[in-house]
Amino acid sequence: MTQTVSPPVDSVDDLNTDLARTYRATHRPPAELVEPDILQADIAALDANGFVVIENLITPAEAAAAKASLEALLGPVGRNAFEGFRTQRAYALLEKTRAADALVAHPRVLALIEHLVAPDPLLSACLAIRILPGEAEQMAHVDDGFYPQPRPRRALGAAAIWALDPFTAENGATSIYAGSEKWDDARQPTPADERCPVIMPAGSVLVFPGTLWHGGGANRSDASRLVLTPQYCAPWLRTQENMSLAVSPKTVAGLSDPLQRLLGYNIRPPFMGHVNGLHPKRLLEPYQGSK
Ligand SMILES: O=C(O)CCC(=O)C(=O)O
Repeated sequence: MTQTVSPPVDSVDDLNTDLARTYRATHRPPAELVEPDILQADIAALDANGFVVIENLITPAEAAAAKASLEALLGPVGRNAFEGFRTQRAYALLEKTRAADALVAHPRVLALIEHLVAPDPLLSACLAIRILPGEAEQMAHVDDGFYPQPRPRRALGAAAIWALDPFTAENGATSIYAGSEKWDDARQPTPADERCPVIMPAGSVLVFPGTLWHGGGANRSDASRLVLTPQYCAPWLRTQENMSLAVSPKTVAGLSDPLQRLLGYNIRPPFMGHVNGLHPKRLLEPYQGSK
């Protein structure tokens, strides 16, 4: 693990290399972990449609187990129309449960996030959302709109929405405006635009760029609808939830390497993300052995 000699820095080009001595870069592109035909088909669908649904990526039993764990963490209903007055949320999930880990770092999803955003993204948000019966349609929005950069443009973030209940047209399925990822700043959804619910079985995942207009659906059924939704951003942006404060170093020390990197325990060359001039993984050393 320990490299004692610093790489030379003779020009600014050398600043794009891994200068760490103790904790060398560990990024392994998640695309390498996905069967090439499957990856190609996912990317083709994403590029053609502006979003992709991967049905049954986890089993019904896995979805049910995640659902049981996440439901136990849900807070009260929302504080405003955006959060939803008949919608419950749970934030800071990686501090509270291990039930989200495998989904947040799922290689097939991360490969698409890297395709949409950038290699080695950060986890920007990670929450469970339960839409209760009687909830109204959420206002349409884009997830990376708080980065004040003109559109149309490449996405600065991207989201996965894991259905832990089946998504139907009645129960609050996330709905999207197909093609809206290409819209410019002047264009917002109007009643003339079609807002399409994404129908999918429990255990499926919807992946889309932060530029796509979407929102939670109205729940006209008599059952609630639960999702886990990790959102990711480019590694040089501020995250929505302050993950460095939301997830303690003690907890991070027990997480997998991909999750640690998603939480910022990683250096973007040459030294973005350092702590006191050193690799952030040094902060985990007191807890090593807790894995
Ligand atoms: O719950 C959903 O289906 C989507 C929610 C959403 O997009 C959000 O709150 O940002």
